[in-house]
Amino acid sequence: MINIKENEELNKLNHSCAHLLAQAVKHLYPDAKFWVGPVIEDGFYYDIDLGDNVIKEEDLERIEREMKKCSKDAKNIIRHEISKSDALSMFKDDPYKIDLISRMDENENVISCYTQGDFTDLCRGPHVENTKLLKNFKLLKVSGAYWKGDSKNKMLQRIYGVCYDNPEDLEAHLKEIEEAKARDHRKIGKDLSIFMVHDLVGKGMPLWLPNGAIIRKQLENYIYDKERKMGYLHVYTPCVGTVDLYKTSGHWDHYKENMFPSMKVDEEEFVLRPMNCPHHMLIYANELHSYRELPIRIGEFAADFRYEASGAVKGLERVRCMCQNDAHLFVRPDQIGEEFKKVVGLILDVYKDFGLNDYKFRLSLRDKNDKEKYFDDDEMWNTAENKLREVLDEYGCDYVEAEGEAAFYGPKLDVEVKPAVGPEVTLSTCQLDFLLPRRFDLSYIDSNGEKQTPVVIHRAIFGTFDRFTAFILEETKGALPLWLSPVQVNVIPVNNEYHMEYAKEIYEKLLKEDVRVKLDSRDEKLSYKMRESQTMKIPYTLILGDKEKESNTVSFRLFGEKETTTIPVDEFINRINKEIKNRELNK
Ligand code: TSB
Ligand code: ZN
Repeated sequence: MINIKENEELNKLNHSCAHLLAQAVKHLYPDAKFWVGPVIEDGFYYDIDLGDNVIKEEDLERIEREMKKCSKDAKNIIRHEISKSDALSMFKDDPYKIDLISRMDENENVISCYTQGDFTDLCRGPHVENTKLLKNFKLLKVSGAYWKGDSKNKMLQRIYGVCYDNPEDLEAHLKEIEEAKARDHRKIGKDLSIFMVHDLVGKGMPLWLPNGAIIRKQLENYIYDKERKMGYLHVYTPCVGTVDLYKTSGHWDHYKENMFPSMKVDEEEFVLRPMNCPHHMLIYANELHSYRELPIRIGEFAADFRYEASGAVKGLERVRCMCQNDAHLFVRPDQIGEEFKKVVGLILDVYKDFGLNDYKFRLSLRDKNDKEKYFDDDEMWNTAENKLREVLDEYGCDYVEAEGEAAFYGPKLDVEVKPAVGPEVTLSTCQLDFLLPRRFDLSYIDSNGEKQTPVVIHRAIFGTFDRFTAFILEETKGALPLWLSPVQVNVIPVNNEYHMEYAKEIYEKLLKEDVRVKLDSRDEKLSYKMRESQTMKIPYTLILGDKEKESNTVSFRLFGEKETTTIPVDEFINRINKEIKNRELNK
């Protein structure tokens, strides 16, 4: 999709269209007051205070009709410049404009306004010359938005739209939106019964349904095996810790706004943990370590709780209760490069296994001049940052460097992906940490018998199971590879009366093979059952009738395909067992 904000002409057009929207809203709701109406990557929006009126999706059509009328009026869009004091008196009844004008730069004494017919708005511009140029637009949605993004302020209504200079581009844009909506994991998650949310449990706290639980378990098994083979040791630790634990780690001072409030139990004050690092530091510190034992890799599939703004939570992608595929690697300084290389190798390996190609590496480095945020040890930072670069270059990975974006405790590498709807998110992360080991007074004994401090590498390959599942559902549009599919084989007798016995026999055989199989014994038409099998995106649908029964074969149809293949039962079992074992991707 073209970035409208960065395209000069489209930016101007969309900005003008935001004014057209405001003009139409003013006609229909004369008391409406306007906050800001910026251009964004995929169109524009306007934040509006409508008093007690609430605009719903179905009202957008009416507003669009009014916009068309204003457009047909073909009014010139005229710029005026006025003094700050004139502007203040002109908009004296509008607290939003007064707020904007008063916050304008001291030097900015001339303020520009744009007028089209009966409507004037405060604006820097530029705009198109005439409203008749605003023809190919569409209002897309309406949502609530706190004034200035602060939840303590009034909730305004935000109307989104988009405008092009020709109908074809608008059409293509709308089609892309439709496709993205169909790919949105929240829709797929609902259609395929993967997860649900409920107000009684709370925002950002999804419940994984049986189908989702199977996917998650498969992901756990997959990554657990990989990590075991790389020498990781897995642990279980509680999802709470005392406030003192998080004071020791520094989270209480630096991460508090992302944490749930604490709770008192007897004499102890607990907090739901936002991260697992402190628990793993204590596990490391539980024993003495020699330089020979390092690296020690402590892994956990660990539940964490974070306060995410209610407007930001999104399906499984951004939750308040998540499960990280976490590990903390305790390494000697001379092992940083080698260990980091293994983590990047694992990330590449996993993405290949899932057939993921569309992702970006982002290397976050310190801002060398910011001695306040970043602890002052240039040699340590330089060596670490260079090691990370070297590894990425060795693998031939493309990456962007983001100076000043490192955490205060060390540089990091993130993998970013673009969801169907909304801005980019981070999946995998790998972060070097020079500080936490010091805060927990961690040590190992070096070859001279002296105490040294290890370095910690925080890493999460999937990120969280939640976010990774969201992403995989969108990438595959819900048609998961066989090994991940909640139901792998759907057995349908052609006729319940004559073929149920054979269908049951096949079903039992597959069950014994540990295949996730379903027998559709409902009293429904064959065509209906087959259609549903497609809707549920089941990889293999078996259709069993006389021919199959007599020849001890099965006829199967692959998801998304029209033709049916008939093969002996044993051959079918071998085929799917191999496909599952090799975790084959869909062709
Ligand atoms: C890797 N302490 C480290 C850990 O050892 C840590 O917590 N890093 S993190 O803050 O970056 O989180 C790890 C991963 O969790 C992120 O890369 C991201 O993929 C995922 N994640 C973060 N916040 C959320 C959220 N609200 N919902 C779902 N997944 C999230
Ligand atoms: Zn960590």
